[in-house]
Amino acid sequence: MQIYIDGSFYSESEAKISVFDHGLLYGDGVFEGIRFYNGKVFRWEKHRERLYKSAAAISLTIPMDPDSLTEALLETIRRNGLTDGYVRLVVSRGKGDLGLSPWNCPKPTVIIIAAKITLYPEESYEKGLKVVTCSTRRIAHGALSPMVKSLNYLNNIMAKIEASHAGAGEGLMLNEQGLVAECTGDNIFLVSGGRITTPPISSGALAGVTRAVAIEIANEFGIDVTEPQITRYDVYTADECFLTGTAAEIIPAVELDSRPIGNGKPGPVTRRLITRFREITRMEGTPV
Ligand code: PXG
Repeated sequence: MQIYIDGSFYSESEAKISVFDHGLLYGDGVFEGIRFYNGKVFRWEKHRERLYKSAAAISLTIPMDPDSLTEALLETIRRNGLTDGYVRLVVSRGKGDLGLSPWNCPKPTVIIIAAKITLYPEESYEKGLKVVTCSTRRIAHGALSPMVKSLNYLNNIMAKIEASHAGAGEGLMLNEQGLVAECTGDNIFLVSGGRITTPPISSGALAGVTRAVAIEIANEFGIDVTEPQITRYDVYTADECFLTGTAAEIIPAVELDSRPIGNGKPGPVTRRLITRFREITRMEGTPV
């Protein structure tokens, strides 16, 4: 494996960053998880745009222009000889001292790892995931914007631990008002009476790249997607539910808090969306 760090490539055992990097000391940095399929990077421009916005929001200047970053990303994939896989792109505040101040970190660290991805088993797509509501609430806008894809994932990790303890495949996260925001690493959608809804970004959801693709596909099918505030009641009583994320793609959720959603099986709308999503990922993207 060849890993990109600040303009050079290293083997996995040689790929090292400073223990004084504020990404490690404070979770001070941003990242993206990106997929490439069939030799093409899926929705790279959208991931790149979100990365630069996340960085801007935390006052972090990415030390590369967008074109150079694209070239670094593609070169990392090429060097690893992969046609299908996952990329983790991290920009941390960089090496500083033990103090909080980012001003003592002169240069952000850019890391790009391209790897094979361990997917959810196909069974999860055929049978659907069980989901439980986590007691850990989604981080509040007033603390740190949940739109920032930052290296501070403790909030989601706490929720993920709860979901795992409950034997669930994903955990549902509510915002401070108790409204549905998203899952620990996926956005959530409902299908009810032929209509599709998903919580608004303002509820505390990440503006997921896959979320946007799911909305596009639904529109292509002539199904309107609206973004009302969503409660757990809406999930319990929906006909279908599915989750979207770079790792999970589009995956059915068939149970919330031990209540079956719809008939407790992946529904027809979800299945159609999954099929179309798989077609699109094979076809489009930035060539490696
Ligand atoms: N919400 C959150 C909180 C996320 O972290 C999504 C939604 C989906 O966004 P995209 O753009 O990927 O459609 C994410 C995705 C994982 C994993 O292993 C997922 C994410 C980050 C790190 C790991 O499932 N983010």
